[in-house]
Amino acid sequence: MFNDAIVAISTPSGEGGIGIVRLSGKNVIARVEELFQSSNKGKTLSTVPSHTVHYGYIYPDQKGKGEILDQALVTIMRAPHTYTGEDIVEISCHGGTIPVKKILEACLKKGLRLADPGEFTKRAFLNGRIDLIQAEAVCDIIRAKTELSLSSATKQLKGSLSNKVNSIWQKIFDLTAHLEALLDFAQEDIPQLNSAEMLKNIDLILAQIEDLIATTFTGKILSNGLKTTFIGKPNVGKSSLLNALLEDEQVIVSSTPGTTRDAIEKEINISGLLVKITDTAGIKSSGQNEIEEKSIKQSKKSIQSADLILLVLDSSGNLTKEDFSILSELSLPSLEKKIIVVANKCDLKQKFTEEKIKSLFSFSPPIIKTSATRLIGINKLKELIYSLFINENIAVRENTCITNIRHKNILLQTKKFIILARDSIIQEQSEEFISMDMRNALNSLGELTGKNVSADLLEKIFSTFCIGK
Ligand SMILES: Nc1nc2c(ncn2[C@@H]2O[C@H](COP(=O)(O)OP(=O)(O)OP(=O)(O)O)[C@@H](O)[C@H]2O)c(=O)[nH]1
Ligand SMILES: [Mg+2]
Repeated sequence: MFNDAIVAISTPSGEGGIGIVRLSGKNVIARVEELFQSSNKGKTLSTVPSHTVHYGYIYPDQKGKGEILDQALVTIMRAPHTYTGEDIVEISCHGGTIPVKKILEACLKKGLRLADPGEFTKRAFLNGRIDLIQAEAVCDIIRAKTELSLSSATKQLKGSLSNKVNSIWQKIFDLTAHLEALLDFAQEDIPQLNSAEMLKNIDLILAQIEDLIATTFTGKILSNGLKTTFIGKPNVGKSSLLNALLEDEQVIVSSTPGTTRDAIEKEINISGLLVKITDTAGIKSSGQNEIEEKSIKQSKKSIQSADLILLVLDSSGNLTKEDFSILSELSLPSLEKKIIVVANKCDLKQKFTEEKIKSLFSFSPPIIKTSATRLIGINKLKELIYSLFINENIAVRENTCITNIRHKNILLQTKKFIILARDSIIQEQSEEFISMDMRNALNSLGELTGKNVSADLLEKIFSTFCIGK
């Protein structure tokens, strides 16, 4: 049922330069032919070469009859070298709500069905034009918020992640096939697999799966942005630093401690990396009233959900018990966070040195001197954030980050089966057991690229797409 003719408006609603109505499936060229009058009267769409564009008029029901709906450029693309792998026609008309709507209606009257969300891409997948990872990348491209998330998604569309996954799949497949051949053709002369050799192969597969899983954190940052929070005692200049990063006075700053009450989230873009920064209320040992208590609680909570903590110290004042209490909050072993220490107010006379700060930590977080008011060290801070998360990251360079929770879960499931197979080998279980675990791993991984995938799952994945894609 998946090559019936479908149609949808592929451009966003509202006014624009052009609007596109897209058709795919059986007989779409003939259907449009009925509505389209070429400016070159002798021309018929059914005979024009593939991947050509034609100028003319669209009629509501039959070409030449009634009032013209709009002028249009009609692009003809014949199967199989098209986005969906089927015949595609794209009608580019004037971009307004009414022309595209009227043309859509005319197509529907010709018996076409309104496409489901993501149905064009789903067909591309079902017709083998792209795999499931690539189909999902199409959605990520449309939703990309920064250059980095776009770059990651386009690389995935080109197949960077698919290639990695396919190579792991192939290794599991080869091993499974060998094991099953040993079982099925026990009489024949198939070379035995010794345990050491099998373990070596399994460990290699496991390492590759774990490498991919390890990129999930970076992947999350690429697609959702880096969650960053300013933490510090009152009046150290957290809000001023946020304004300096934003290059705008967006947050209230004052010399009265306790200015910021509610946590405020703002976004900045550092060379394509989306950084979501929360400015919090200054933390002190205890609040004077209920509101202060609540603000302090909120600030402490934001430590838990942040990927990066910017700990702000006022280097023009002495370190106080409030600083130390925040430091103890941050040195919890459960807090595997990245921390940057920002020694602010470097324009004033300094009360402590970098060495002093270093001595406060059991690890060595990067330390940066800034002046939020004189804009000193602000670009350095940006560069540091970028380099901590992006520059030193091989996964970003290779563009094979796991950005999708579905992918991560499948990899975790596959890993489980591989570990079971590994245990079976170590316990010298029969090949039957090992092969069963390997086959499960193979099926699980197959869901990633869509080698084996249920209709329900496809429905779920593509329903998150927009109509017309
Ligand atoms: N000289 C100097 N003053 C600064 C600097 N950064 C901030 N200040 C001043 O310090 C005061 C407090 O700044 P805020 O940005 O409101 O401090 P905060 O940490 O957000 O304070 P709370 O919201 O109360 O926790 C203001 O008077 C700022 O102008 C700096 O780098 N140098
Ligand atoms: Mg503040």
